[in-house]
Amino acid sequence: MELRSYRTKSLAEAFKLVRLEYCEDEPVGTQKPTEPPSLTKWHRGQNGTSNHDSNSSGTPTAWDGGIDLTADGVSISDSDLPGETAQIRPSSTNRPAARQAPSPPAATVSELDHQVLSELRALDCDTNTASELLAAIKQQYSPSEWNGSPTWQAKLVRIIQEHIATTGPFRLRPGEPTVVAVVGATGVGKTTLAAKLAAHYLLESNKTVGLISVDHYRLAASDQLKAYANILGVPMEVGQTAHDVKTAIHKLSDRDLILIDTAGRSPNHEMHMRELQSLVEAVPVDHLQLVLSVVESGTNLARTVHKFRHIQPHSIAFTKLDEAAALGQLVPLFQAGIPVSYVSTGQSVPEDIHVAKPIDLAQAVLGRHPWNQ
Ligand SMILES: Nc1nc2c(ncn2[C@@H]2O[C@H](COP(=O)(O)OP(=O)(O)O)[C@@H](O)[C@H]2O)c(=O)[nH]1
Ligand SMILES: [Mg+2]
Repeated sequence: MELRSYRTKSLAEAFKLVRLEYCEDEPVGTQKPTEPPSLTKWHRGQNGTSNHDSNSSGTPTAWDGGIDLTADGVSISDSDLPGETAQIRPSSTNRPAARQAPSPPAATVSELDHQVLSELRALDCDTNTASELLAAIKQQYSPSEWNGSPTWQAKLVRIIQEHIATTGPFRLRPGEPTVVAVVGATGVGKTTLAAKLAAHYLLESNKTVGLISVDHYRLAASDQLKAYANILGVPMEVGQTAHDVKTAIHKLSDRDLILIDTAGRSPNHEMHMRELQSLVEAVPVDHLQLVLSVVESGTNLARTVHKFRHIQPHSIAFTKLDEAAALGQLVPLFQAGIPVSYVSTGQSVPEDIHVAKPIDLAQAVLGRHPWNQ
């Protein structure tokens, strides 16, 4: 492996050089459509309770105060999967403009229905989801209530928020390493996320971190993580087999956090998925972090979740929120039974990562990106 040194005035500049050198030409994962899964309902109380925030603190901000990895992880439900979304969205490099409906005091309810549905469709909610959200709002508010102040968008943020489960940040096990494996399709941002997490736990939480790369299928894939490891001054091991990875974990057993950056796996490639399944079954992983890029269409995202659910990811990290033109396609995913851990809002390491909060995600769906501020 070729080692490089970077002479810069700051860590941020060094991270930027790594990104420019290793990332700019990388492919973005694409998934071939298969059969779409079915959609669940949005009505409050349908299952007796809302699945709001699996982290009892509700809105975590600290990097070491969230999901308890010492306990058994959250498992995903085999029942309903994210819904069908018909449209394919082009990727955009522009931040989406917030689409706010004018205040509708004079509108009749049916006009408002129409307005809500068309605005939700413009936000990339599929037809079924848009109808279900409209039904949910109408179920919770009488016509006079929901046609008034606060706006229907604000009401909808509240409804969507109640259906988003989050984990909070990884809470590390004291006295022994906590092992997190980052999985997902090629190009979704796994290595970048691993580097951001490593930097945050090291620099903000004063934890010791070790990195393991098993991304040996692509040329220079390990070099990219190695460059981040060198800048951060954290040890990194490279492995190809489950045995290698177990040996690497053993070598890094003095670390608080071990992040395993896995090879990008096509969810449509049976052998890739079997290889990944064998790896995560053989290696003692505390937390399986599925990474999804939100520039994918809702249909592709749903199918990816469907394929990856066999390895039972504990949480989803959404990446490339800065590139998505709209985020309505995420709404059915919130019902997939996998809580959200982090969101990635840009290429910059380490700053463009945030602990996922239901309110932020719900607002982002409605076109208001809280991470801009
Ligand atoms: N715009 C944007 N780009 C990102 C984000 N996360 C990662 N990337 C870029 O996506 C490309 C692929 O990232 P990488 O971490 O190598 O993906 P991997 O193949 O899944 O490991 C790189 O150019 C990254 O800089 C993000 O949140 N926003
Ligand atoms: Mg990678």
